[in-house]
Amino acid sequence: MRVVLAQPSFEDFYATPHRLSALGGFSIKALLEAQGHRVLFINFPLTSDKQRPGALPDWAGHILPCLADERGPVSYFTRWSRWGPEPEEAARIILSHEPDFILISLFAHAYGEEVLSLARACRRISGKVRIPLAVGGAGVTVHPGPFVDEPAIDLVLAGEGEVLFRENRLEELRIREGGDKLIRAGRYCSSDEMVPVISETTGGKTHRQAATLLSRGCPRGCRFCSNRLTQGEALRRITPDRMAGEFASFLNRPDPRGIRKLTLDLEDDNLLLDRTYFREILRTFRSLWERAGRGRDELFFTAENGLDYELLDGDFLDELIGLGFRQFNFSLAVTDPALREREKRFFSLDRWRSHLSQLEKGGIPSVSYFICGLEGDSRESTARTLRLLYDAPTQIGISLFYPVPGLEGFQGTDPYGGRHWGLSRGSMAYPWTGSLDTVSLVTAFRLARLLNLMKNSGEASRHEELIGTILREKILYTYDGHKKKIPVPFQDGDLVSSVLGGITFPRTR
Ligand code: B12
Ligand code: SF4
Repeated sequence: MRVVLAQPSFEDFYATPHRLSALGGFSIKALLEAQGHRVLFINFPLTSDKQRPGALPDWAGHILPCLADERGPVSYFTRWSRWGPEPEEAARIILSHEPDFILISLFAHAYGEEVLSLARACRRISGKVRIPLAVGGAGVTVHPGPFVDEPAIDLVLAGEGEVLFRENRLEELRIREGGDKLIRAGRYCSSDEMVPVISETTGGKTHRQAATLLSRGCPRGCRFCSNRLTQGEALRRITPDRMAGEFASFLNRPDPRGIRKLTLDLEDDNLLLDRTYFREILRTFRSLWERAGRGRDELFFTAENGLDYELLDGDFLDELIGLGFRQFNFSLAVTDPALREREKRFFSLDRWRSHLSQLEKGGIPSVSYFICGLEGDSRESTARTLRLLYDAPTQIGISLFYPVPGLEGFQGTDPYGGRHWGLSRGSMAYPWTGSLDTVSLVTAFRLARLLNLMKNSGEASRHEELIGTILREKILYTYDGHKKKIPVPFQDGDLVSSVLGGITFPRTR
């Protein structure tokens, strides 16, 4: 069969194109090709390097007061944009390839609306010819309801492709009318079944940029984390020999621009759960790289999805640096004692600090991420966390809490309690738990940016006046469209005061 598989466009305030690896889509392509189908995979968000500015949707009115025509180091997001073509245009592209089957891969439920629009556009344009159309992916698996209810969609496939397409051959999947559109995978796939994929995204000027995922599932059970909903609690790892095969075949794909350096981002949720395996894979990649005649200093690794610092120790950190890690993203999630218990996530200050000082000595940068807006969070806990991170030798990464259907408090047929599913984007700063309102969440985000600026003395010196005014008045300022300094229109003054109280600039540590 001729299959067109698509990762749809999406709309948001920002995107990270070098991470739009669509590993799920590429896994499905490899699986179906192995069954003899011809598959064209279109990763729509990457089909144009330009984002298209668009109108903020009506359901996002809550954030309007916090948006401004602003620029500079303390800004929030300013421009709602689209990555990839409009549904109508995308549908025309899909149909121009005359598919026998259309598959759509959705990685996050928050972007589900686009899937419905794309499916409807495919139907409208194809008219009387009804080409079977199925949807799947992590965004579908957690809450298939809206896709089942959409008449333009024939089949809703929940679970991992490795199992779904083993249990249901594509040729046998028929258009189903009514309620039995939903097919759920009966189990999780085994390590042997997991498809190894290395996907190249948009590279930097000096490096090729690729991503992969070695493992799935995590037994740690953090309350806020949706990993278990799609990948289960048992850790599975792609067998090293198959991963090595994929890396070897990647090495045979030369870069048309002649770039030699490669940064490989490991997107796993918790790589450090099996350190022996992780070490073996990194060593294998490195040895294949060097055997292919590539320079030792031309292969780098990142783990942008975050490393659990608790599972690291000093020796292993050194080993990772030796193997090619040049930056560390640590996921702290929660640092505040009151929240740790509730979120079933522990924080060991000493261990984290010891990693940071080791990295600082070696001149290796790090970013430490925390989640803001969890249930039970408060101005005080947010201020404490921001100060803790400010005082440590690391950049601050702030993730505004977003719910995923199936998490505690967001379950059932109406997981978002009547609110629009698009609000579950982190960038929407929606007050899902009620612990902090949108203004406080956005203020926390701006404060994190300000503190990072103040840590970076080179950049800070260019904004000395801005920083000076903010610290003096304990009011956040930003630059307007004409680079004029203006107070941020809506801000949480109490949060600003408690974070900035007692801070001096330039920093003394
Ligand atoms: C890389 C990544 C991204 C990339 C994009 C990846 C892409 N698709 O191009 C980037 C960084 C852009 C991204 C962004 C976001 N992400 Co993200 N991301 C991931 C991450 C770390 C890895 C995804 C991956 O490649 N997995 C490996 C592949 C093999 O798994 P898979 O995609 O699930 O595919 C399997 C199945 O789902 C299925 N399948 C997939 N497609 C299809 C299609 C069909 C037809 C069928 C039958 C089956 C099928 O088969 C595949 C093989 O088993 C996951 C966490 C994780 N470990 O999976 C989060 C994750 C997907 N992201 C998530 C979210 C919510 C986001 C955000 C929307 C969050 C936010 N801040 O608002 C942001 C958007 C921000 C922005 N504006 O950029 C959630 C989604 C939750 C959900 N189930 O709805 C996840 C699960 C993280 C989490 N635990 O919360 N993300
Ligand atoms: S946050 Fe990380 S450690 Fe916690 S359950 Fe999710 S993947 Fe596991």
